[in-house]
Amino acid sequence: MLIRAVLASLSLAGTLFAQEVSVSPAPPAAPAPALPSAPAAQPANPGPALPGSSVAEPPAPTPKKERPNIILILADDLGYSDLGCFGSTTIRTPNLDKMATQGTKFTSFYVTQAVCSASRAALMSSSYPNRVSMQGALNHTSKEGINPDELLLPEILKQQGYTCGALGKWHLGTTPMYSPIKHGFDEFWGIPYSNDNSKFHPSLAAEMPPLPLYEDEQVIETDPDQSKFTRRITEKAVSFIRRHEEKPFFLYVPHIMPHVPIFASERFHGKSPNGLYADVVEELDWSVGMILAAVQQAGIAEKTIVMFFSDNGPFLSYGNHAGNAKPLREGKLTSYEGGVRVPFIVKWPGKVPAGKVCDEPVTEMDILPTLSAWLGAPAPEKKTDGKNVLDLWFGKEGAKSPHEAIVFYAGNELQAIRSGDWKLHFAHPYITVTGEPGKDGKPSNFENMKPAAITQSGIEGIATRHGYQVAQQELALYNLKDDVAESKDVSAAHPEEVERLKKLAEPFRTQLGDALTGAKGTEVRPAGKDEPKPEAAKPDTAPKAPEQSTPSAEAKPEQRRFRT
Ligand SMILES: [Ca+2]
Repeated sequence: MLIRAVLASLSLAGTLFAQEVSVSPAPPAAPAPALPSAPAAQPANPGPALPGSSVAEPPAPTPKKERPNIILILADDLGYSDLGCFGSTTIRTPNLDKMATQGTKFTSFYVTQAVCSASRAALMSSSYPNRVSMQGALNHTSKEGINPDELLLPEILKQQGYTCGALGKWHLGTTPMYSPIKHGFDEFWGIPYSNDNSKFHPSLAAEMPPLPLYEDEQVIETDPDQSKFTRRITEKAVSFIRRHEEKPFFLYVPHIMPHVPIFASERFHGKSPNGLYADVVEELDWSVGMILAAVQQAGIAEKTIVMFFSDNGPFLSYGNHAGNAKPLREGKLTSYEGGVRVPFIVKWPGKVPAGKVCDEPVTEMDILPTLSAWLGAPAPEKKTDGKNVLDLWFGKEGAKSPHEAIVFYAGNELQAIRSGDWKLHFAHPYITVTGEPGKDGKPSNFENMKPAAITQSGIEGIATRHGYQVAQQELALYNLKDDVAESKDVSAAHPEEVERLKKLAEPFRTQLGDALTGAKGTEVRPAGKDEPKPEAAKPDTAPKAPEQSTPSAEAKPEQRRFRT
């Protein structure tokens, strides 16, 4: 039980999945209709019947909008200021900088929670993670994951005739029922959870099973060479583009880097003037360049949307192995700007203006409804939170963010809300680095970390495992236009804004819950729950299940223990 508690406390998720209800499996996805390859900018009106026709032409089908290819590249724990085009002077990112000149750079783009699984759940479901009960970061013991009843981005695109591939880190569920292949992707190559959930964990390495590498639903390697991840993902991405260039595709590339432990391949290791973290990000930039070159070579650049962002801010406790969000405050696992504001670039030739900067607040949840709006895809039946921001993508004169307010949770705590230039923090605890930051893969305060303390869950547990201290934020109002660093509380001077933001937060609190006030949430939907298999299934006759949670013989005894 002790080991179970230790492992369950690895993530926020362990204590936050309060909802344990049985979940009906999702109905099989409707087969994608056979559609012709994307027409090049069809005219809106096919025109009259040809002169001389003796028979009237049949009515033309409703013209369908062009179905652009969609490439979505994600970095893991990259800081707001880690790219040249977002202010870095120490990391060279010529390909992303060029992409920003060919597309639009969003400087107030938000993820919904500053941690992997929650952030990806919001991207894929267009919902606040709290709406779909996905908080924290799942680990190899997790039985929860994204509910199969949620309609995810790849499922929507598949219905529109897209071929969907995912390459990198999934992190929306660990057991076979949560495989990307069961959630809309036709192809998957990558890992189910974070790369530190492995022999490289700074304090729990002995408890970790070998890291499984999947191809579709099968484990093809364990503990793969992490220095090859970025390179291999890039090769797979280029191959995917070449294989699917004839028809609309969705290529999702959630890179495993630069999440600790960080690795660069031989070609990049030690090659930047600013250390391993810069090497790793420079290799990611190279990867973006290779993907863009493959698109160009395939002759499909004009009909391909390419997006790039980070799933959350930098893991600051890891010092020289973490990114940089300055001048933003704090980083990963916090509701400050450094945790939730990340670089976002979108390139779509002829549609999204080149070289433009948009500072309107938008979120990762908006990607699904924005693409759906363009494609004319039906909206998910279940309530979602993202908005169509096509006007902002297209640089329409005077376009404003459709979000009256955006809320920021840490776990189940509604910690902050932004509306316009204002951001209100409710009183809440947070993690911060005091003293020396970590070095070379070890978190801050590593020497003093006490093994017994790693059994703690919640914010204290996170703080202890990753060398942070817990501090307390009091109610405070910041004007992000003047004070993006959230350093000057102006609540006393603007009580009307405090009240306005408090009122705006109320419906979110009521619907999505709030552990700070005890609100349960009237619209919270359950996470998926992997139920135990019926005892009747004998091992030799049972359907062959992918070995997702039992990647090797070594890991099996541990896994069995967790099932009891
Ligand atoms: Ca992350």
